[in-house]
Amino acid sequence: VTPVALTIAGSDPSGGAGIQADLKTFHQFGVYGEAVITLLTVQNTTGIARVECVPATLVVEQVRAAIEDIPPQAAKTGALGSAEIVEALAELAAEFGFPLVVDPVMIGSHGSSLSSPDARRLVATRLVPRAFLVMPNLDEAAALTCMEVKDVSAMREAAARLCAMGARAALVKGGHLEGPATDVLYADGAWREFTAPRIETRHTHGTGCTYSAAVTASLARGSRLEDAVARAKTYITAAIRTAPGLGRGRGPLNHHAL
Ligand code: PXL
Repeated sequence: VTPVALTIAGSDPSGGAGIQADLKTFHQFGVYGEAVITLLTVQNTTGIARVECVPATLVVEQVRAAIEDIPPQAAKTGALGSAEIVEALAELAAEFGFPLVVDPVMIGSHGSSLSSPDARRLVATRLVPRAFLVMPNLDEAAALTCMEVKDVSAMREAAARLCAMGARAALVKGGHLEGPATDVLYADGAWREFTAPRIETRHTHGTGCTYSAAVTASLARGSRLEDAVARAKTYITAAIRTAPGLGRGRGPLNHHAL
């Protein structure tokens, strides 16, 4: 049977991040993609000019329509925008019979806000407890756990805290560390690290979206969590290394990698 994955995220019309990156990644992993849009951005590789959220009821109706007809084997959330959307999705996720990967997007790669302060609080209190896997970067891990996260030992602590907050597993991503890009996974009471050499490039737009979509796609195909993360890490590293160099700003990755 064809594996199916669902993304619930924002739109990036320039195609490098958000729902567009998720669908390309699902496709590259041989997974049929469903996509529910939570917000529209006006952006290209040079920056975000505007963000408009979809009403929460419309987000919920889209998810229901998609999953009642074509049930996914895994889903992910990306940028959610408003507190109302986070709350509504947290409620809906209680009924999900498939794993939910939460990419707790707060700030886009150009520093523009993709979620309100209220929405961020609700991600921590309402959505993290519904997550099969939550995968924050250093700043998002710090915001969610209210601790400083600047090195691998703090990443280990933050990942364990996220599980204490109710997530089944947490992957704290070290793409913004100095030196190698080491990500820390905490699951079932144990830590595991995934490391890749740092690649010097400005073309990293959509890295978080693409990474979480790759994990979700592998879970939809039936991979175990650790295998899904390992495969996604290999993919994201290759995608950054072979970025096509599009756009005048921070360009997209190579979603055709591997
Ligand atoms: O990478 C975070 C992100 C998520 N979703 C949308 C985005 C971005 C970054 O720019 O535009 C829609």
